[in-house]
Amino acid sequence: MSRPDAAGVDPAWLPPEAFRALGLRRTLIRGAGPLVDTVRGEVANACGRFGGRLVEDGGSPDLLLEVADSQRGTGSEGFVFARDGGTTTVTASDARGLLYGLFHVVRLGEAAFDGESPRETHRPATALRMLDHWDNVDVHPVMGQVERGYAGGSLFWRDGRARGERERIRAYARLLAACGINAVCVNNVNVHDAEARLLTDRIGEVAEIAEELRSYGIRTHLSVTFAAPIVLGGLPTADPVDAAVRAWWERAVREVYAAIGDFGGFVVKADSEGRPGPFAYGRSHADGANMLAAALAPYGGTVHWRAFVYDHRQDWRDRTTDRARAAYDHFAPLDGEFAGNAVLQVKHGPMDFQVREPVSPVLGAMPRTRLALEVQATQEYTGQQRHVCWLGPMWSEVLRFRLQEEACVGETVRGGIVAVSNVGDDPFWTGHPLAQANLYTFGRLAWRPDADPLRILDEWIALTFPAAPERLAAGLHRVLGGSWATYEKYTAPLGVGFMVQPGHHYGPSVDGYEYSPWGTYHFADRDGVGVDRSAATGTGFAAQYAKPWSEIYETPGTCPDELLLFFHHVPYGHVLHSGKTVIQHIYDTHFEGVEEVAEALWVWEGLADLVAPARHARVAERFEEQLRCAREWRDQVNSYFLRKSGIGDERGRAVY
Ligand code: GCW
Repeated sequence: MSRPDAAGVDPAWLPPEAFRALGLRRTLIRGAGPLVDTVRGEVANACGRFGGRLVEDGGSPDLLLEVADSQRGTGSEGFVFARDGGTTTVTASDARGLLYGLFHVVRLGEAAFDGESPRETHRPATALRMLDHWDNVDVHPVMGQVERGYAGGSLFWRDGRARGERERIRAYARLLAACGINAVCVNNVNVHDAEARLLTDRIGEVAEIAEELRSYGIRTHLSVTFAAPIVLGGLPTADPVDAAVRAWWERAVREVYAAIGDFGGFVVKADSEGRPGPFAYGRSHADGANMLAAALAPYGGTVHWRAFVYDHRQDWRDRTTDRARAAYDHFAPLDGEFAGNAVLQVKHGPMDFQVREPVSPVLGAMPRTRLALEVQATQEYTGQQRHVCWLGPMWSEVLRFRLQEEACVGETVRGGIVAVSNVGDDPFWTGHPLAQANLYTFGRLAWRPDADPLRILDEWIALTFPAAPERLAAGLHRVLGGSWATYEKYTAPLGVGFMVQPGHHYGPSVDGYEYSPWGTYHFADRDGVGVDRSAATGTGFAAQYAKPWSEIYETPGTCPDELLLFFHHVPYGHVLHSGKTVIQHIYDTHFEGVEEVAEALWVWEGLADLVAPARHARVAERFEEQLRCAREWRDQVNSYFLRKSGIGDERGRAVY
């Protein structure tokens, strides 16, 4: 199997062997420009390794890759794939489309050169497919180099400065392009002092990163602080309607574009968890976003304005405040007020990247706003890359979910699909080698939100482990395929969420956040558990949905089991649609979850002869930790609920 290359970096889903079919052929490339050069470089490399060659016009190629103005209807990133009379053709109207077409050929392998194939048009569902890095330039005293990062340090920054490892950044860009990602935000949304200056006097460091990313069609974005005019410009205010503030941003943006001509735009976390924002000046979030949008508009830039606005200092005794309501309450009334180049970036659920949440109602409530969906590839709440938790099925559920009849989420997020990156300077990129599957799956789903995630998983397996014997492919599929469901089983039950250790969020602590200011409660007592978010007797959150969901979520009788405790406080004896009581469900799923981890570990151990030793060992070691931690979750959660409810496990298993 593949092993880290000379630079010590794992080839992930682009091992040389994945280029065999391409590298055996005669390829003709028509087109010019830097991205066409990138394509040519890829083909030349593959040919150098496998014996094929690049041919000139006039020869008879096996593969024709061409940029042709005539290619309409594919958009700037789309391409047409066809196979006819022994020649495979990829035609694109833009070099970016050609790049994606090249990787399509790589994915197909030999099948790209087999038989005949009618013209197929491929194009991404959304124009922006972005990774947000929560990377700090300085090491933050609490959050470290990468906030919520579980893959080592940052690829871009170390100890206060740009790392300048251009080759590695280019290798990263190449991996991203191969799964369809076209935008990267290079610094944390929590913008601290050093990071604030990336916007101004340190823009050159960003420009160097942008240069490498650009060679694979990726645009660079920057997180900025709303208070920049004060902290960088020395102005007395950051009020978005103040003329001097607006002029300051205009100047700053002009200089950014002077350094990075294709700069993508800003990502902004404002009035969120203590970050500055327009509320301080009595202005709305539309006022704030539109000011930045106006500064970016002349250059074609976009502001990604995050909707993660809630009261993080609430009183746990106050039952009228419901954090789940916050994004909708703040933003839905602003629908129609955001500029055309302002995108509202919304987390997939109303809380915070839990293993199970309903889809955020904001995604269905703002038809006149460009929305982006934000998911978390970094596994803050899903095992922190020590646990195997392949998130493809979760993201796919969100993207296919119909908040309204007319369209699913994947169709309504016109502003893009974004993931918080799970990548760092780890030799396997993602800490847990199998967490690479999350990154790959994210890119492919962002390109095609209605794709079957399990097929994407198999695609990832085939590319990452080329020529894998069936036993390896089947084993990997088994280990990863159901891992999200397994994780859900042994952690917080039935959508109630959290129950994690405060601060770092790893491992169980059932009451860890129960009496905290963060708004993340489960309200367990001796009689029952869950949060009443109904309109009739609860916080009213259920009414933020359009029908039929407002009605479905409103009563325990119609609410889906997996979300029951998100929406309702029910007695432990409440019978689920599954026929089990809530308490028995808690016991059963927690025992099953641990058994499933043990089984996955056993499957992994059986693959030792087929996986490179370093990779196998790294995964095995993390599996041991996952099993230990899953047991801890099982025993703490089960014991907690036995003690609260006094109702024993009907199967008499050990609960403490
Ligand atoms: O999930 C929470 C994290 C914070 C993060 C915040 C956000 C970057 O615990 O670390 O801050 O979300 O999304 O802004």
